[in-house]
Amino acid sequence: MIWNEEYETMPREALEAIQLKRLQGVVERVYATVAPYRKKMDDAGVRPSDIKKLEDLKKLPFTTKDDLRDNYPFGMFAVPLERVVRVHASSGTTGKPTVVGYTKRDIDTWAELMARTLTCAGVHRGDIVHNAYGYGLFTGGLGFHYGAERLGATVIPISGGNTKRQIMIMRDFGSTVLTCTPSYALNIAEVIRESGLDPSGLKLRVGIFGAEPWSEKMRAEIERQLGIDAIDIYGLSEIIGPGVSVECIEKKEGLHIFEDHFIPEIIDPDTEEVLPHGETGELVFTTLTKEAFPVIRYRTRDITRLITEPCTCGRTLYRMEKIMGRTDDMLIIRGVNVFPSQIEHVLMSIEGVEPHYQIIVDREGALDVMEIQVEVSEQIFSDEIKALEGLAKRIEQELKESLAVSCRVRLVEPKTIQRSEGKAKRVIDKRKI
Ligand code: DLL
Repeated sequence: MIWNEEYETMPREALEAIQLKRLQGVVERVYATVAPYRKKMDDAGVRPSDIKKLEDLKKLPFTTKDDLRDNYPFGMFAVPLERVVRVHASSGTTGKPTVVGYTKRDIDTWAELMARTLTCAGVHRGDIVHNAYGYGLFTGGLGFHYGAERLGATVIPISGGNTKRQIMIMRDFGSTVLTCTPSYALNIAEVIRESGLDPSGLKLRVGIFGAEPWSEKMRAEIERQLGIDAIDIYGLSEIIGPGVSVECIEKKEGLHIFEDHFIPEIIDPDTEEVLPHGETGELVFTTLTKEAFPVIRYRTRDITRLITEPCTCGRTLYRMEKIMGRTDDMLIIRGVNVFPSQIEHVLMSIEGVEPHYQIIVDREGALDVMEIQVEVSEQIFSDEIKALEGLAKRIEQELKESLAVSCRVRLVEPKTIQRSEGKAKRVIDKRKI
């Protein structure tokens, strides 16, 4: 099923014509109404009238998180505050949050995009959507909420936390769709198992998981433990929240980007050159329809590539590959670049290793040291010390082969790594403290 046939299956030529018209409109608007955009464009010597074709997008300066921080809280809004009916914010790792705003029409656009997203993931009227994304300043909860209502499904606005109660409600209300972060889905699955419940006693059919990186192995694990289809959804507050891109249930291979609202580009994060389709680099987005908080060439820091081949689901929208990681997540260990996703990939391919881990980086003298704490199953944990040591050595070996840098592996007792109710914290980098 497709929510908006017209836009989601539009021939590329027609789509690009719409994109150009909308791009010209948004560039004119930000130039006229948002001082920081006007200044950047003036400094770069670009005028709104220079945007004559889609490729001219690359003449425009990038926008970064620093720009938003410098204009905290409302300095990048393109409409007077009287027209802003909602704000959200994402908690930065340091200091002030990033604040974003929505007009009435923006909320309407977002609901439409989330209705498309849910439909793309196989959700329909009659479904009971158990929405365990956090409600509040985070965009996950309310984003899904409005989309599910627009679709005509039944929403349970449960938010995150109190997992036992979540499971009771899921069972009693007959929830068919679970929406939360992938790490919270695993946490829920674990609590179901512990309470002796058979997941087949639940009516869950599909889960829509995002807001943090997760590997294919983690998908397989969630699907197996909950007996559902697990779909990846991507988005970020600065662009709109969830509703930027999503996998289709038909293929589960790459996330369709709603390109009539957002133009994606992939750049080399160091040279800032735009890369040809298919190459891996940093994802950059320009919003085409947002009123309160339009963004031009926003550097997401997320790493992926674009897939332009047509999809069997019938959508003509380009896809982006599952996010590999973030440029600022990348750890540099003794000069070697390491992504947490590579570590997860190795860990999850080893039997007896649970999908709960944490990466601790520290400095001993002048040397970076990385320790991976990973839970093992009850059964393995009760083995002899020697067997445990052997397993730890094996994981260290496999990690070394894959990462090209050595690390220490510490096997920990089941349940010692903190469980997540939202975005999981995988890395503790003590070097920065
Ligand atoms: O996480 C919006 C969202 C809510 C997306 C619910 C999906 C579901 P922020 O809090 O601003 O917004 O965080 C955005 O999270 O730049 C990525 O680094 C990461 N992220 C989001 N979705 C995915 C995903 C929401 N599917 C930041 N895979 C983004 C990997 C993701 N990383």
